[in-house]
Amino acid sequence: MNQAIEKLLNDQVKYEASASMQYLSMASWADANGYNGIAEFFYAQSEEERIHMTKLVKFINERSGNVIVPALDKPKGDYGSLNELFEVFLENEIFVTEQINHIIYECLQHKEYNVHNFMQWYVTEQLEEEATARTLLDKLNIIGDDKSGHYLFDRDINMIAEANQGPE
Ligand code: OFO
Repeated sequence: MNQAIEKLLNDQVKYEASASMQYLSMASWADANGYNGIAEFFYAQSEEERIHMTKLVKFINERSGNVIVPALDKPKGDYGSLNELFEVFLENEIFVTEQINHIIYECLQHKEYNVHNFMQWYVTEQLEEEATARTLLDKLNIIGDDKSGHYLFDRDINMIAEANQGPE
């Protein structure tokens, strides 16, 4: 595999791992603050990101590349509000999408069509995750400071997120 592409895929391993730890931290914050539904949502997101990371690790190995398991920065652990929590979620997903788009672009430059093909799965995944993060943040902006609204949001978060995905 082209060295530049291998480096980009290893960078992506780190971004997926960081997202997994970031969402674990967000789940734990929500858990500690009584938002059980939001906690479950982020525990599940954290697992998903770990799967995305492992999928990349396996792919690099399949292509006889060299996997570098990265050290990670400490994730943000404290949030002033639910809005802030979901702003961080959306920002992180936008960042990951940008990195994936960059890999796609570089794959075409280096004629790495297999990697390009493999990365399409991530393109689709990011589309869905960004849309979910935007929808949830939109709902929170409508709710504002209303505590009973937050209660209902916490209760219904999985329903809102699933409705956003549409039929499989
Ligand atoms: Fe890995 O799916 Fe979003 O970040």
